[in-house]
Formats: sequence, C-alpha cells, structure tokens
Amino acid sequence: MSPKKKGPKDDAVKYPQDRRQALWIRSSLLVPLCLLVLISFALAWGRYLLFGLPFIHVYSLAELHLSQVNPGFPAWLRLTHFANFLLMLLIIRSGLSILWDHPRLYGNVHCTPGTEWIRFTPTKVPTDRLYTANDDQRYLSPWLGLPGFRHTVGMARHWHFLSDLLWIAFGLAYVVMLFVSGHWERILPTSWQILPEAWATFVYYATFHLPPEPDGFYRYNALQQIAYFAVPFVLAPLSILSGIAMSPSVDNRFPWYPKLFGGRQGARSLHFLVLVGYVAFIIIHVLLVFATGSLRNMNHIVMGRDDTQPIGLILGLVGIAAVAAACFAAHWLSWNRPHAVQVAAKHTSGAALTRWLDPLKPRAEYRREDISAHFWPNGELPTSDEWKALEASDFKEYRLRVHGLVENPVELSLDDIKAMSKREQTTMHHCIQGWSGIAEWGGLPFTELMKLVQPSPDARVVAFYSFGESHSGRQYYDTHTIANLQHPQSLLAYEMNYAPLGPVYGAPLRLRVENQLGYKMVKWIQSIEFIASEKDVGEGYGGVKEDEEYFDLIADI
Ligand SMILES: Nc1nc2c(c(=O)[nH]1)N[C@H]1C(S)=C(S)[C@@H](COP(=O)(O)O)O[C@H]1N2
Ligand SMILES: [Mo]
Repeated sequence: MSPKKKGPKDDAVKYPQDRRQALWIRSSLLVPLCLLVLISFALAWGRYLLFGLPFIHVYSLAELHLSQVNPGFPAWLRLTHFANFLLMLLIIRSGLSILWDHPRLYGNVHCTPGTEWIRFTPTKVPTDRLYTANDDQRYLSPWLGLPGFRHTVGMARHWHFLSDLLWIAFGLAYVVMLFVSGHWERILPTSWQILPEAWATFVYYATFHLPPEPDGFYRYNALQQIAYFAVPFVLAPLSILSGIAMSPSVDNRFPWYPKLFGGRQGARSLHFLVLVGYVAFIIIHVLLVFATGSLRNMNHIVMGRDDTQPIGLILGLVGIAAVAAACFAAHWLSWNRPHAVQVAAKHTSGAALTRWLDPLKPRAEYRREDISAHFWPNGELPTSDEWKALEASDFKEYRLRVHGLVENPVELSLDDIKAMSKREQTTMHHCIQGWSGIAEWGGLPFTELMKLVQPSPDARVVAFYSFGESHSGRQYYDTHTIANLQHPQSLLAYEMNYAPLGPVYGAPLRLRVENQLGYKMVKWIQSIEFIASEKDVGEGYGGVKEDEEYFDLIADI
C-alpha cells in the first residue's frame, strides 16, 4: 500500500529523506507538569507507607442490587461503545496526520517560530533562507497516522470530518439513551463524596494495588466513574468546540469565539491536549479492563452478561480485528480511491459543514499593533522566465487577463488596477496546516472587478491561475464561488503590511478571501477566468490542491 505516484517531485514530498522524529516541550511547562505528577505519586506513596492503603467500602451483591438503576450493559451502550472505539481510532490517527503537517503548537496567533510550547520536529526554523510552512511538514508512519506519510493533510481531514460526523451522532444517541434509561446515575457524579473516594482509589493504583472493586456490572469505582463522566461530558464537547474555533469562516465572522480558547492557536493547542486526554484514557482503560478480569469485563461490554464464559472475549477480539480491518480499508481507500473518498466527504461531512459555515460573511478586522512580525510563507516561488522577467522590471509589463464568461474581457496593468478603488484590511490568515498570522492587505475589492468585466448570468465560479507551480510541477490554480468573492473582504491584493506585495508573498497580485483557508488564496496571479463550473478546469475538483492533494472545494474549516 503506497501513495498513488504522481512523479518524482510528489514522491519526494511524501517520502522525505529526513524522517527523524522528535518531541520538544518548553521546560517552563514540562517542569511543573512533571512536578505535579511526581507530587501526586509521592503523596500516594506517603499515605501508603505511613498509614497503609485507605479504606474503600466494598459493596456486597445485596447492596448493589438495591440500586434503582437497571444493572448491566444494555445493547445501546454496547453498540455506541463499539462505534466509538472505531471512530476514536480514526479521529485520533487522522488528527495526528493533520498535526504533523505543521508540527508546532503555540499560545499566540502569530505562530512565530521559537514561540511554540511543543514541537514534533527536530527542525529549528532557519532564518538565513526562505523556509516555508510546506518545508516544515513532517513524515509520520502510516501505522500511527491516517493516512500518515508526509503532507497528506487533505486526505486526513476527510477521515477526520467523516468520522466526526458519525462520532457526534453516536455520541448524541449515547447521551440521550443515558438519560432516558436512567443509566446516567452510574456516570454522573452526584455527591462530593466521590472526590475522597477517587483519591483513595488513586492511592491503590499509584502504589500498584488494585482497589477492591464493586462489580462493574452494577457500579464503577470513583476514579472510573470520573473518567467515564469526563470523556463524554468534558473532553468531547471541548474537542468539538475547539475544533470549530479553528475555522476561518467562524473566526473571521465571530472573532470573540476563538478568543474563548485563547485564539485560534489556543484552540488548536486545546484540541491537541484533549487528544492527549483521550489517548491516556484509552491506554489506562484497556490496561485495567485486562488487569481486572478480562473474561468478565469483556462479557459485560460485548455480551451484556455478568459471567466468565469466554464468549465475550472471543467476540471482542473479533470486534477488534474488524476495527483493525476497517483501519486498513481506510488506508487502502486513501491510496487507491482517493478521489472517491474526497467525493464521499464532499457530499456528507463537507456538505454539512459548507451549509453551516459558508453563509458566514467574514468581517473581523485587527489593529495595526496586531500584525504578525513573522508571517509564515507558503508555496514555491514561481520559476518561469516570464514571471522572473516581470519581477525584474517591477511588474511594469504585467497584464492581468480577465476572461471567460464575461461581457467585457480586460487586460489590466498593475497601474490600471491601482487606479481603481482600493480597500485596506487587517485580517487573520488561516492555513489548512494549522498556522495563522495577521497582516494588513491592500488591493482591489473583487466586486469592483466584476463591475468592470460584467460576468454573464451563467458564470458561477471564478478560476485564478498562478505563475507558480504545485508540488508535482503543474500550474497552481484554484476556484471560488462568486458568492465568496462578493464579500467586502475579498480582495486582489497588491499591498501587504503597507508596502508593495513582495515576491515571496505573491507579487504582483494575490487573493484574499477571508472566510476560506489559505490554499484557496492563489498567489502570483497570472489570469482570472469566469466559468460555469469548477468541473470545466483542471481535473475538475476545483483547484490544483483539490486535484492533486484531495483538498476540499469549499474550505470553511
Ligand atoms: N500560487 C500559489 N499560491 C498559493 C500557494 C502556492 O503554493 N502557490 N499556497 C497557498 C497556501 S497553502 C497558503 S497558506 C497561502 C500562503 O500565503 P503566504 O505565503 O502569504 O503565507 O498561499 C496560498 N497560495
Ligand atoms: Mo496553506
């Protein structure tokens, strides 16, 4: 199973020479964290050595039978647990693939290199040469990531969002049934008594003892109950809400929303910390299931029975094998039917997200003081003689050709464009890789260009062609709906941070479409074509990133 080959250039992207893995955490965070863990363990050991293991009330069967709640593991619980097992694996593994595309997490929206609190790369960002966000992507083993390898963020996002949708559906079903059935009493802590009990239970685990268990068929121990409560009622909502806070259409429409999480990067960091929480939970949960009687426990969750027959374990292992097979199938599809996955996502998760997010009109503006000192560059500088010659003469000879389904096709010089009306805006850029940055942009509102060229009624989409190339060496292009180009913040920018747009950032002209992710904002624009449908250009998926890397046609999140 290997990625579909598009040529040596693309190969070099997916299989880089440098596949080292590294983890670095800022010591001002690592030290207190380690201290916290050490102190908790020290306290537990102190308690154990000085006073022995704490008393924990052991419920007799008679007492357990007194509970109002029906005991056991009903079918809805077993089903949602199994679905969750599969979906969490897909979500976590695709999430890692996404993270490895920009393997740094920050507390600030500027993503200034060196300010990250954690990084998953051995590379320090060089300052003596052009180093783009694409250069910074890391390789991830496909055993860990879905789909893994390097720069597979487009495919990873399809699995992430497709699984999210199902995971939320099963999660809601679980919560509804929990309350309908009365089983919430087993999960929701209702008395403060749970805290001292949880501490007592922790003393057992921390000193390598198993606490006296109530039968899990009837009752969970205090720590277990807290964990089973926290995962669906704390971690899950946090991951959904922080995920939404990374969307350009949400953030640039409701700038207060990401601020709740400390900005887009705070949200991204939290999203990752929740992942760490899930992984820690899964590891401990699985270990304890096996340590405390795998036969009985597996019968509980697989069969809903409270005995020690081997059937639950056997069927459970079959279930685990099925989940592993599903993971392999996801990889197979990723490499052998990538466009099918892309199209499936477009009509399901993508359609849902577009429906909710695309109507949000971007309007957030930042202050001059907010401008990022470092703005990650992306994409490869054009190498064509045509662009180099234009650049050498300050784009005096540049002509922007606007054509296609328009009444009045034009060829405009940079001076012509500058002579038309100008808008300035200071906005936040959202890259699909996860980084962000704030910059001032000045340029021609796209609606002004539309007034000039008069699109015909059958023009629905606009294609922007670049002087630059894609990873595999094809011309970079992307398309937008006319609706998204009609926002006041949709610009053809020739100015960045109050200076003429530099070569690295897209000179002479680049797009700003603030409710979309960065890859939609074509740099080094050569020409613009009004078309009926994105299917009419390139491979028909809406852009070179969509054609080659299976990115989404509409990029609201
Ligand atoms: N021609 C061209 N335009 C491009 C790209 C590219 O590779 N080629 N990269 C896109 C991506 S992924 C991003 S995030 C932004 C980056 O813009 P910046 O360099 O100003 O940060 O440009 C977009 N436009
Ligand atoms: Mo990007």
